Amino acid sequence: MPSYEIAVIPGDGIGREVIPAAMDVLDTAADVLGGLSLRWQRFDWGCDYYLRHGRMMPAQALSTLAQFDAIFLGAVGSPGVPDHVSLWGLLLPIRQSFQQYVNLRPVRLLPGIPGPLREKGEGKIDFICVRENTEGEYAGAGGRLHVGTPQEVVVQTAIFTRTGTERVIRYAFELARRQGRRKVASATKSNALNHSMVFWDEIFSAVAAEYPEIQAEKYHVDALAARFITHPETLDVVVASNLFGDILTDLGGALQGSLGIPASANINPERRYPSMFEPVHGSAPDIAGKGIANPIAAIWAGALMLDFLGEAEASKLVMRALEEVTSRREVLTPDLGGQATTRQFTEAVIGQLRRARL
Ligand code: GGG
Repeated sequence: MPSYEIAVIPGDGIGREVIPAAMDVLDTAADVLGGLSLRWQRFDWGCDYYLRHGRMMPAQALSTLAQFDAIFLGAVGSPGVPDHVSLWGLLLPIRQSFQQYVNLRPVRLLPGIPGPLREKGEGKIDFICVRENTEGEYAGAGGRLHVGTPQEVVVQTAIFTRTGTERVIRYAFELARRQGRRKVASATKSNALNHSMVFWDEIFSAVAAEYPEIQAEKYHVDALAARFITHPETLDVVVASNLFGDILTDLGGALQGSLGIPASANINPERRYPSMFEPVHGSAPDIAGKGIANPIAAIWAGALMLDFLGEAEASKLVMRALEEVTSRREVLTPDLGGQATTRQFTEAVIGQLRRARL
């Protein structure tokens, strides 16, 4: 029986509510299918840990995580800890150290979910964002000089390497080829960013030339953001730098009806290190503890994890159950205009999975 060791970091805020919900759904899918075992090990790292120990995770955390088949992450961030401390103390070191250089974020309208672009028609909006995940604007390079004085100087440098840029763009084209998608759109801003994005464009064109069957398109990121709203049905695969990809995919979440919906897979394609799966959303301190967080993004992230682990059937089972529940529109959380709690939505998906066995 295939058995997977999964490190679970619920993290902060609603991460602690949506991750247990998603684990229950994944365990049910494994049970329904039979012959599949998910062995979870929970790590209570995050902002509470920081307040007790002065760091977001222990010194040996990365070597501990390296032993697992995958990492399932909730959210990081709490009002008591500056956001750059929490992000750089946990999420970004994991992505960088484990060479999770592809951040996959599907943008697809789920059936029944109200959203600003619903009238485009179900099935019309279905594209995948491939975000560079280890360098670029999030390289962390820079510093501050003469802090707090009138002479203060701040430098934050984006770093684009040939290896890092080429591998993520190539991944986008390979993904398009594998999934039979016809277009790859690149987010650029080479009119203003005359070094980094001109370099990005050159590499995009060179890689695109190796995939003549796939239409390659370049858009300035501002125009692409507008296209997300006006013509999302024309998008197939989008490849973007770290910051551009982050901003565009939050917009993608809004298109899907709520930031409680989009999921994210931080992939190390070579599988030398564990990949990490998480909802796109953060810890949402305003609703944390109320039991009303939308678990869809976490459940969807779990389905991405199953797929990456080679359990495509289990992954499809989870997504089918999720979509069956959303299509009925009877049990939706408040961010989607419903009144259901996290638990009620989760139970509805679990019930749907159990019925799938009959
Ligand atoms: N789901 C993890 C989380 O808390 N994400 C919020 C966030 O700020 N993410 C930044 C990023 O994805 O780069």
